[in-house]
Amino acid sequence: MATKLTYVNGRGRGELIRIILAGVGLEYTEEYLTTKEQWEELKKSGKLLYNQVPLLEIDGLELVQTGAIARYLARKYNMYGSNDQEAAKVDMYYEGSRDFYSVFIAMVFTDENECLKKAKEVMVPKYLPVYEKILETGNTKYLVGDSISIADLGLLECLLAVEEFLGMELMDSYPILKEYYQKLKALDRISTFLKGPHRKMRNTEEYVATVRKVLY
Ligand SMILES: N[C@@H](CCC(=O)N[C@@H](CS)C(=O)NCC(=O)O)C(=O)O
Repeated sequence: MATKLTYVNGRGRGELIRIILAGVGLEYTEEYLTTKEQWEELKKSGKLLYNQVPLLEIDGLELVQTGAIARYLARKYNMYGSNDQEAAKVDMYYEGSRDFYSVFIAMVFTDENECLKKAKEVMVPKYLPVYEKILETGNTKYLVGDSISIADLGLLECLLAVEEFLGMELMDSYPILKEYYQKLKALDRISTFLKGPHRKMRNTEEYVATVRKVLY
């Protein structure tokens, strides 16, 4: 059965799912919500447990909640560590990345400059040293062991935003993290994704207007 992601045509909460789908190498189609009528129809279909997107239709399931979707893919495609202890670490590092990324998610609905200020002055100094230390003390290829996990992909989303919105030089004080980031971006599946149609552009006024018109 074909895998399908339903979300708006922008990053938001859908982008991490796209990054993970790229990381596991799964082909999928996307349906973009563009009209209020389409959104109302989707809600009526009963596919959305909480009347929220992203929705991932996969293996006969209608999955919502980004964390649930990420973990389903992680379990199925071996991106969740190799035992319970490693899975717990994956969870901690993954959840940390979600807290870190929350400032970039907020940029759609709040003042972009305020968010970028907070990202630079509060979030970067809070999170980058933590991930630098994990990589340094673990001395592993990825955050948890030598296999990529959803923790790496969650962090990748944050680092892509740091580079794009704040500049690579913010990573200069974290050399291990910076090298790890370059390696992640250079992975075949990731570099193909970053150049391809599933990777969404930064928010435009049109995107923000669509989100407001369709979802709210
Ligand atoms: N915790 C949920 C939040 C999902 C969410 O808030 N989605 C927004 C779009 S980004 C939505 O569907 N909003 C419509 C609504 O809540 O009525 C997740 O992570 O998937």
